[in-house]
Amino acid sequence: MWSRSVGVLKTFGRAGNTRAVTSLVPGEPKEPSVITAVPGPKSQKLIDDLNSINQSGSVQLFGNYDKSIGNYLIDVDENIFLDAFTQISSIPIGYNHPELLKVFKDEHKLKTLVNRPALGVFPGDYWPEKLRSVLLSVSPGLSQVMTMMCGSCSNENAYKALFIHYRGRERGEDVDFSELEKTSCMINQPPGAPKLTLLSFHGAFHGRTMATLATTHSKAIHKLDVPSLDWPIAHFPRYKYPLHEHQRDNEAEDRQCLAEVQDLIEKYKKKGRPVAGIVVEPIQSEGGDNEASPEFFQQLQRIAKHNGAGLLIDEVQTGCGATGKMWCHEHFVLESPPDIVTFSKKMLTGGFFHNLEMRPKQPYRIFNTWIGDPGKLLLLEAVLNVIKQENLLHQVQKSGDVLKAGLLDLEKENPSLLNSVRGRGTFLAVNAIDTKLRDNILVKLKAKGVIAGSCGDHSVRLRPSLTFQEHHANIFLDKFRQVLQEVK
Ligand code: PSZ
Repeated sequence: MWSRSVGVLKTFGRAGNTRAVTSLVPGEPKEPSVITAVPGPKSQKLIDDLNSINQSGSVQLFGNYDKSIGNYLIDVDENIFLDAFTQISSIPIGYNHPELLKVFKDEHKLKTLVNRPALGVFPGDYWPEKLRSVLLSVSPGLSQVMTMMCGSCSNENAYKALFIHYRGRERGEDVDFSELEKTSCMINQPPGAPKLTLLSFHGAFHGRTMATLATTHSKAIHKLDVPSLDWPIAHFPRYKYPLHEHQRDNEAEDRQCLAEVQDLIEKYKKKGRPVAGIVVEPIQSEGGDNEASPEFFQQLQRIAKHNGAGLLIDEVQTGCGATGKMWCHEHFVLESPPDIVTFSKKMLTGGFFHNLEMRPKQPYRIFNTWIGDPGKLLLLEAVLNVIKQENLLHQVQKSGDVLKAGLLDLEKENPSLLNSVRGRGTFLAVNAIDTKLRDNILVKLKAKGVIAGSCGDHSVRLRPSLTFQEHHANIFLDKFRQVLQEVK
């Protein structure tokens, strides 16, 4: 285990006292520091340069990834940011964690990284053991696993697994494809290319490839100009907060959304376009951190089963610990595991867990050149070891408690600015009263050295790494309080 950095930091927020804090990643700065406008001059120059090659309108700043450390993102202008967004929720244990830097010092591991195989055809001898000891060690009760490249790619392939399973079941065990299926699929026509559908939810984000985009409904700009599929879309619950004051309304909301799911399944069946699967995020992330109750998910699973549709839970953003459990859907205590669970982001490799039913009978059906990257699995192995050794899921819960209590205080102090604090662990969000205020808050936070994210129309979202501690939470809350004073 690496040595820890211990420093006496001023802790902010509620306590406001001075005490020793121990950083989980050695060498972290004590606090944020912004010395230029953001983006600073060096970032701006690089943005202009990059923009001459591609559309770079989304770039906020250029990072210095040699210097960034732990929860602090350091940019090319030497600004130091407390990072509560972590590259869109994809840095599991902070920047330059010593355990990650160590991985490729091992020659076998370096060669594993350098010699990237086509895993579906020529995997190295380490592969089955690595899948078992790394990925399957955190499987949510599913015996099978496929690796993939990114979140979209994981969902795209998981959708195919759902369709392949559905048609296989219709066709019958051990019945071969008909000649008509083989010829019709080549021209995108049924029966070979069947008229099956996937049900998704308004506000969902599952990716930007063609099929995943058909199930993404968070922002028009993601979808405009791209042909798409007539697949059913149900409403996802939109709760009133605080939850305990609106229990009856929120339960009614669950019932209404579930009834719509059932109606759509029947409607599409009548149209000759049966629903082969349901895809859902445990917390709709891009769409605004919209939560739904455990009961909603339990019932959704029952509806899926009753109608012969597979249930795919997309844990690309919620997975790997940020909600205080490895998988967010574990909070829902489902009767049985979902049929498929997709992952990426903090898991570093994309992929999906699935049950035996979702396993195609023939090879080459869920396949591509690389099917993932063993190098990423080696990094994930180190991440999972750190999560275990440092008990980071407990850390997430502790930091999340401080963050959520602090956000609730800020909401109470500023009812005309903020509302609807919500989330689990450090996977938290709060609504600003409108988009303009939300955007203003994020800009002002950044000017004070704190990076947070946006989601939905008017939400601020937090996606810190699993090494985000109580003292980081207090710095965040202190800066947020200052910003709220300024925008009042
Ligand atoms: O604008 C974008 O493309 C963004 S911003 C955040 C994401 C994408 N998240 C990716 C994501 C996700 O949150 C969920 C729940 N499912 C799938 C994806 C797609 O993952 P990637 O981006 O790796 O393809």
